[in-house]
Amino acid sequence: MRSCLILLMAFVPIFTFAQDEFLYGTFPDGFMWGAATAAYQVEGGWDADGKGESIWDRMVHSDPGSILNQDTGDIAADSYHKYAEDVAALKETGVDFYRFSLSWSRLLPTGRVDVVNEAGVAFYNALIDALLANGVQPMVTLYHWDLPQPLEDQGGWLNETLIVPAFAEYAAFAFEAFGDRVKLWLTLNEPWVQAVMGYGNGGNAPRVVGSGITDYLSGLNQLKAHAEAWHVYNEQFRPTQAGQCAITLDVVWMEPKTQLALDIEAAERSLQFKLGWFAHPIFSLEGDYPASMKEAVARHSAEEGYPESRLPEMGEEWRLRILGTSDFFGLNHYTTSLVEHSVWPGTGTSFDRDQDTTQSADPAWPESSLGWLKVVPWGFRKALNWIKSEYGDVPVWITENGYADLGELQDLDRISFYRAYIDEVLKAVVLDGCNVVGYTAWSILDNFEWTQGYSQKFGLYQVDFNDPSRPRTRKESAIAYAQIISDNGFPQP
Ligand code: GBH
Repeated sequence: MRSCLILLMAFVPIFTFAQDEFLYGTFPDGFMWGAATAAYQVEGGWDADGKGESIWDRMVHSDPGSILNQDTGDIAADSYHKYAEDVAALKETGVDFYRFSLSWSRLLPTGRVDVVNEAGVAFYNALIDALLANGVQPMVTLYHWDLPQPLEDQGGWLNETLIVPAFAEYAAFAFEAFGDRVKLWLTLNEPWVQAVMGYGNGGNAPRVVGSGITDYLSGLNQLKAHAEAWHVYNEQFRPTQAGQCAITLDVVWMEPKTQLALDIEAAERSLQFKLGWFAHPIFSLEGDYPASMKEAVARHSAEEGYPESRLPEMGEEWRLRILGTSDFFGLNHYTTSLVEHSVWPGTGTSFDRDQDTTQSADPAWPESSLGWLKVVPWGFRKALNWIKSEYGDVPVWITENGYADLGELQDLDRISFYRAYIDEVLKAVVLDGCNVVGYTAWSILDNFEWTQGYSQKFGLYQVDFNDPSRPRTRKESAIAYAQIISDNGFPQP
């Protein structure tokens, strides 16, 4: 009886622990704790000291109505001038590392390496040196959605012959300038969002609309650019710098709405369209897009009268060139959706129609201040298990996870969110054997939440955006997160 139970636990670990039961325990020694930001969301100094214009600068200035309250990132949290206070907050929280991104146009105003803005180089040198002096390791994202506008003027992520070499050169420039001290590199943040919102539905900069066509094209160019940057690191910098280079992908856990086979299949297909689109080419054994995604887009394309699939073929050379180009799996995770099979009515080409699914939320799930961000901690554990079953034991760094509210200092809901979500990571590690090696809170401080402007707050530290000096104030959640870090989890009380 007893050995049967143990056997059962080995095979179906996910069921051995009640879904909402709290697991006490600590993470393995050496587990890495961090907090994150992105350049456009915190830096400000949008045209300071020779910085060039990015696609977000262009969008907020040319179409102010596209951002809630006509907010802009012109000043943001003013981290360009106040980075030392950010470092102090990180140190106070006790993080092992800080994930931030480089503003490509602050370093290279035209996007190309022939014009270097030395003030930009000096800024990141100062930030990196301050972090290291305070015992915080830098984890640097090369690209968090802020393309230099001059590159967009030439087609941006839709222009393969421009963007692939331009990104690889920029990556080489950054590795050369900072790689003596930066050992953790991320190429792209969430290529799915950039593809679907930047070059598909027009929600984000550069607001290209072409759902079902340009999203897929920009996606392939992002995969190629990422792969080239990784090869540059692998061949030219790894031998002397000995760091790691990876990509960061976002996953919404897709839970079947019913146990009908069609809905289970639909949820699986949604995961492939969400995560597999970018993960399968890099992390699977054979590479290329997921089979179910290729099949679905090809079928819809044919039905719509296209001569070939709108999902551009990778080709044999690129399949091999992209395969295996990530030293770890960077994962951003916030929420879960319920998925059911559904054939969309009407006609027309779109990324959503290609999937034959409808997504919804369980009304019982607690909400945040952002409509899309429902609090569903158990989805995190399922997502980590899915990654393990799809891609094996690649080390996973959670590079973002966090909760939105309206900014109060007594942010008890944020504390509950972090405890519950981090506990699901603990279950994935301790009970399921998932190879998660690090966790990153989004965000160390309140910042510019893209088209939601400053209305939505994700910070562990509050920033007063009405005060020109942008003072930072520690929230309750920062104290709670510091405790989790110093305990390395949740030891038995
Ligand atoms: C992350 O994306 C980003 O990397 C980070 O910069 C951002 O601040 C953080 O999330 C919090 O939002 O408005 O209904 O169309 C997370 C993935 C993709 C989630 C876009 C929200 C928009 C939903 N995000 N999605 S909607």
